[in-house]
Amino acid sequence: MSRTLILDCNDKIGEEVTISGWVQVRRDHGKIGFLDVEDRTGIIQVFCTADKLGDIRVQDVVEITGKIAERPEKLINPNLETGKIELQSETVTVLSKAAELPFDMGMKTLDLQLPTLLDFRALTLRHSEVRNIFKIQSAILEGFRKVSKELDCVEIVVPEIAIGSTEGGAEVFKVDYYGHQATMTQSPQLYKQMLVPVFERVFTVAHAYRAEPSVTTRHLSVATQMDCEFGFVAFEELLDLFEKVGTETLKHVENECPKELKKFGFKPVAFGKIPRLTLREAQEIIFKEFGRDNRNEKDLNPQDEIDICKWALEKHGSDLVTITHFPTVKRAFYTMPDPENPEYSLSYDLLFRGLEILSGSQRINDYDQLVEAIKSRGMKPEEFELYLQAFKYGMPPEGGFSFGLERMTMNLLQLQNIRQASLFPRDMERVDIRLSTLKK
Ligand code: AMO
Repeated sequence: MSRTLILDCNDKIGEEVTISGWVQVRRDHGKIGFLDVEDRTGIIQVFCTADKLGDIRVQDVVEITGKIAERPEKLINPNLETGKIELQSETVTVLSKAAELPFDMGMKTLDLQLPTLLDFRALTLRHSEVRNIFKIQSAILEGFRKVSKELDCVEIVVPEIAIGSTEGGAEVFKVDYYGHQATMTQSPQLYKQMLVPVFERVFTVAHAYRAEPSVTTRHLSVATQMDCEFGFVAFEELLDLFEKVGTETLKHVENECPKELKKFGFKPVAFGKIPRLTLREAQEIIFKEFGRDNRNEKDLNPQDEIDICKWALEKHGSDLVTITHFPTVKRAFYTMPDPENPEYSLSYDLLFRGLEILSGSQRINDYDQLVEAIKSRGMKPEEFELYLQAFKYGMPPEGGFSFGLERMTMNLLQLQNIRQASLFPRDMERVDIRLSTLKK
């Protein structure tokens, strides 16, 4: 008999069906018992006699044939999509036996410490509470791709091994490339820029490899970036563009995942008009409203980000706030200094619910100015030969931005740690397994 998906059983009352999936819960009541079985569409309660239950345990993969029956009124479960029915089992076949579990997977909330959650990642990802994070993340990706395509961007796939560093700084992973030293790309930056004279507008989803020297709740050693790059744009237009992409992406998730979001006690995103502040204006507000004087700092610190978002929500009804004009020395070499005051740059960050989720800038598009900028940072133009070709042979005014996928997921769901928003997080201490357990 062919497989019926669990959610479709709602339309099969009185009919015989075969379902397959994973046992989530087993409840024994003497001579009878129940299994909750889950597939990709939902969960169903299965009634079994004790002989059919045998030694079935949670996470066993089963195939069950039986009749779909309506539940008596008082046994209806309004919290379950199949709560009005149950499957009365006739045959139960175990397709794959699960080993004894290291912890209880049958609870609604998986109450585990982060290290355990990650040590058993292949297992914990199966729990609906964890899985939902990544269903929502998938909707973020879908929303980003949708709005980027609507903006006429072409999707590109870029290399992840390069010769120099793409963002500057020492946070690069080095790789031995046929006896030569190469690096893992810190971002898709240089490639997306090179493709502006090819397509004018591009977008990509790419890994950013960052040899982060510390362990924080908001940094990964491999992050996922959702990037756009546009030719023939000016600064103000870029602000409109990333605010649009961010807003539309978040709205897409709210439309696509109401069920999953509800399980996180999700508060709808406040989409008031996004305030735009220069870094110095933001620091002035933090000084006046929160009493912390960081007016000479070159960037916002984590508490500043939290405070300025609080302010934006209170005064503008917006969970998003745009910060512009960071000091030129603080930004990557390709960032355009503000022609009116080159100490500051035509750069921006987007903050969401207390955390930077995006950064970007208008770029230097003049070849000579770019070569100078590379040299002024102590880097060698020879290492950027291919990149520089794109500028040597005609580059329009251009700019772009990059959203951090895991950060967006983390703050949308108010997760405590960015590792919860990465399927297989990498950090100083872990590459799938704890590095401390490896022999040197
Ligand atoms: P930046 O380095 O600011 O800019 O990165 C852009 C966005 O990516 C996310 N992000 C990270 N998330 C988790 N862990 C990390 N270690 C990490 N590093 C970055 C953040 C950040 O806002 N090429 C430029 C972007 C551009 O100018 O277009 C860049 O990489 O959400």
